[in-house]
Amino acid sequence: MVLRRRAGSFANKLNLAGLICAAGGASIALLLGAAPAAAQTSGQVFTNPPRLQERGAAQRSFLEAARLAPSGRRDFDLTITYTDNKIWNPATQRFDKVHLRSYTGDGVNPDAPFVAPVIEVRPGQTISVTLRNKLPADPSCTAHGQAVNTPHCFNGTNLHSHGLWVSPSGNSDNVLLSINPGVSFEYIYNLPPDHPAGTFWYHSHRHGSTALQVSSGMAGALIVRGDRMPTPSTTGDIDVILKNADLTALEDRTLVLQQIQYACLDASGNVKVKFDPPNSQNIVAWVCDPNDVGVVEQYNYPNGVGFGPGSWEQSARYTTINGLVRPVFQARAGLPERWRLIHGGVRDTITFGFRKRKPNAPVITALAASEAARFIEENCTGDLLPYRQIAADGLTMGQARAVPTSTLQPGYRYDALVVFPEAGDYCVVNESAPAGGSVSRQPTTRQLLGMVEVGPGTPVTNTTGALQDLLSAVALRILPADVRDKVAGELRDGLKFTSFIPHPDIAPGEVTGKQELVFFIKIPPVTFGVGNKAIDPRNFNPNDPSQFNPLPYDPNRIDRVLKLGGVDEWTLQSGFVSHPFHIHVNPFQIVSITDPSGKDVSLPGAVDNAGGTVDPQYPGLKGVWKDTLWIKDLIENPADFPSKLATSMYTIKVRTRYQRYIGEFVLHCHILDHEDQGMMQNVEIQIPDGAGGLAARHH
Ligand SMILES: [Cu+2]
Repeated sequence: MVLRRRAGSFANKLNLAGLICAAGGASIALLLGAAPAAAQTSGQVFTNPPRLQERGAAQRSFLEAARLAPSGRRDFDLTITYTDNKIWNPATQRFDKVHLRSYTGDGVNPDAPFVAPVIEVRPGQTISVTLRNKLPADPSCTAHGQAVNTPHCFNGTNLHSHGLWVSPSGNSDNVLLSINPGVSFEYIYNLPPDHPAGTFWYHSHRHGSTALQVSSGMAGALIVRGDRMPTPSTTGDIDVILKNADLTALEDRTLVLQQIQYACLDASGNVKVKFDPPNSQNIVAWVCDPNDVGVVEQYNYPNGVGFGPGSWEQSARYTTINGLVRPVFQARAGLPERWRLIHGGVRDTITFGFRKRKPNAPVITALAASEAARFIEENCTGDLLPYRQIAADGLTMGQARAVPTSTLQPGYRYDALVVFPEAGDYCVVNESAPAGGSVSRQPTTRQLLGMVEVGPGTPVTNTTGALQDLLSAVALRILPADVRDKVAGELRDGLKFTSFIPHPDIAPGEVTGKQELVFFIKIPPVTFGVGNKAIDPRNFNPNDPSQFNPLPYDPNRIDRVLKLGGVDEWTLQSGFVSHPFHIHVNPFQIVSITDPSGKDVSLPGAVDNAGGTVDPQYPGLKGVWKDTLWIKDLIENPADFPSKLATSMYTIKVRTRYQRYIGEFVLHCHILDHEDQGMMQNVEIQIPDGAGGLAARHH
């Protein structure tokens, strides 16, 4: 069992596999216990993404570094270049060469560069990120008169700090800038001292190239760490109680999940594909020959494939975790871990869970995406392992939510507490999602995301009880006397975190106004738009512009003017297929999610099955704060609009406060190729004038 130690276990297994071949081996196979996980995975061991090193960090003395924490200025450099490297392909059991735009910076792993480095900061810090665009020249960035909602300027970029509560203006989180090739720009984020600690992320957000760049892997974690203790009148950071019994920090894993949708091109610039049956037009995979180099260079290639719905499944590529395909995680039985799940991809819905792998499962050398569902059926036979979500989109929830899976739509984050109850291998699975719950608009097949090797530890049968005991004991030992009993009691009572939530509930009486939003795709021609008037599906005239007028993005139009200090209730809908809504700057609290029959499926224990298949993503979200949320509509066929609206459309209510920050920013669909093609609006928060109006237009 020495062979199952954490470090180097893979190398040992691979060596043993060689021995088994040489010796023909039954007796040696017994040494392994279970069959090795390596064969179904890349064999690459999971590590957290590298931490972006500060400029001059190597030269800085310990005393200087200490002086900078916890507040102070942090200087980072991020450079964007083309990077030549490789991505593991489980179907062919070889690495595909790729040539992709990527973030580089001090600390990036040269063997796994297709995840951006983690930026780790603390509340109250001033964060300077100098973005250096070293991509080749791109005349489409400066051409005038072209259609703004046609993808363009693929080498132009900018930087978005997704979820951070900072100014959207000037050189802060301003996504209305274009940092063109050859240009450097210094972003400065003044993270306020009262900013929540949590899991955020960053990515490029230049309208016209956002999907292409994010699909190349240009995304990274942005983690705000905090050590504020709760007091009787203020809430603290959940980080302070996430500790082991010896008060060391829990294992803290950061997973940036991405869909890097590279294509290998033939001499005509067409994506190389595999047809099944061979003489059909049914594409079942994008393929690469051994000397090919995969690229992400077009939204639509000449042979008609590109970023459209279902394209991720068609490509048969693999979700990467920190740039690795099917990595292996190493854990210990009974030891709680914090998993920060970040959906940094574009074209897939991830239903993230764990299933115990049956012992002595056969070794399978190549496992294509199309074979993963059968592999899971036959080998990952355990029930879904319950685990607990503790934060949504970086914001600590009022109570941990026990879930069998977490549905991650593009842009989502969930922080989870995971306890593997016993030793053995656990499959990390992406369970199937129903058509209406999935970016692909079709039921997805199960995929294998990785494998967890759980070594011997202290087995637990009641993981809820173990977590309640641990965290309440930690609270009693470390928290101030005036809050510790209350906090410990709430932790013992179902892991309630009321002393750690960053935002108080928004009561109905606090609401001062309303906003309405409808996403829509008009066909033909395909036109992406957003409307400002909610639909009553039972009394609806699509030809009446006072009822329905979705407009494509116009950079010169402010679609909504919002009042600083105001509190709006938003009604969110989609008229055709589902879209993840994301708004910058201020998060929102979910009030209700009603299905077409009027049932509120955000309630804990609700069953969302309006599409005929149970969709686990909404139940339990009532009251949760987020910055990105799936807006569901079951219409998949354009001919069904508007006749089937009444049986297809969900209506979602959320509330939000416009606090502290003014200026112009955006809301948009986080299927980023929809955003690039016009599913976005400009919104502006202005200062009240003291007389019921807004002061920003004064002269
Ligand atoms: Cu969309």
